[in-house]
Amino acid sequence: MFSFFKKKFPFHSNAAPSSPAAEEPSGASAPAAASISAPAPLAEPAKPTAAKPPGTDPGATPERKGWLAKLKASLGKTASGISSVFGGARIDPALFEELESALLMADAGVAATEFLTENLRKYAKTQGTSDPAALKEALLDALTALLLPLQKTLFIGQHQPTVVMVTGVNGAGKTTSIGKLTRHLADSGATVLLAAADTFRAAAREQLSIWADRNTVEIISQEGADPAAVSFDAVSAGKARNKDVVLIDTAGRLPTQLHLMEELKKIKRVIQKADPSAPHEVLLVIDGNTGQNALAQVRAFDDALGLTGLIVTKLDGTAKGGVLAAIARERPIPVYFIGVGEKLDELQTFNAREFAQALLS
Ligand SMILES: Nc1nc2c(ncn2[C@@H]2O[C@H](COP(=O)(O)OP(=O)(O)O)[C@@H](O)[C@H]2O)c(=O)[nH]1
Ligand SMILES: [Mg+2]
Repeated sequence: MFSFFKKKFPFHSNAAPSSPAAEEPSGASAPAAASISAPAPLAEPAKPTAAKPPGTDPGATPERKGWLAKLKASLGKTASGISSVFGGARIDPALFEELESALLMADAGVAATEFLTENLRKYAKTQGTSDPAALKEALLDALTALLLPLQKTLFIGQHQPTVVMVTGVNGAGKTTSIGKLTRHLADSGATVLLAAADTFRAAAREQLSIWADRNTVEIISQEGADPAAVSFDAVSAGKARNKDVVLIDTAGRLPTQLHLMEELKKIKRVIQKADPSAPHEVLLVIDGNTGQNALAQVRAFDDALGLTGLIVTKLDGTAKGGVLAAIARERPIPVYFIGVGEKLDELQTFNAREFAQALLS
């Protein structure tokens, strides 16, 4: 079993106790997540000839395996585009040019594309290899190493409550992802308070409560109210009611809508008034189909708010997936979760090596 969240100490609620393996020794600093199905990836792109861990962990849950299969199928087109570059008999300058084009077409962006191709050129030179298949293996390692800083587990339980602010453009998947996270949190025994700070949409509350177990989850919402006021009330109520987690769903906005970005900063400031240590996480939800625009969103929201994590949704659509390499190279903010569909199981934790494999095979 992999765990969705790392807990600093067991939740106080009366739900089923979590397995000891899921607990983090108190005082430990947040390590890169190693709790999910794939074995630890190789850290060094410079040693691509080292033994390769197998693909899917045989101990992975059926949900994880199904999710991974869906991710691989979705990114299959990107994978065959990149793989075809290595189909020839030898390594020549044309191969590197084709690789550059394939990576750019996969949304990896200029910086990550140059980084990866340079890495491979050096590898080919120092190893004196002429085998394209070996070069493809080296790419898998280099890509895994590039993505590794994004692999991190969301910590819950260090603060009471852990306040999580969720942001993103309209339709990115904020409310859906919050719903899924709420269910996962409630299932693992955490008490959750939701703040419907998307006060413009009457449907927001219903949309949230579809996911929520009404016995363990409460929602603070006030239609038409100031989103910052709703957030303040939610954090105050979360403290008073001793909740484990407060999830704040905000209204969608474009980074170019400056007044709305100011409103988001105000929400953050007001949350701090209710709890000076909060928000403990500021998440940006990005639609995987938006390609390089996703990187622009990451930059803008990070500049405005100081992001602590990302959720990348809709990697089941036409998404090419390479944007994670671009993010890793230019704004390495942890990717806590990846969504490949609308169902509960279709939001899973991010693993660098698994993702690199899905992009390449
Ligand atoms: N295919 C797919 N659809 C998703 C995913 N996540 C969210 N959606 C859908 O995207 C639409 C917008 O989601 P919503 O959560 O309302 O976005 P919000 O405006 O950011 O709150 C809804 O129809 C969701 O069901 C995903 O991972 N895959
Ligand atoms: Mg919403």
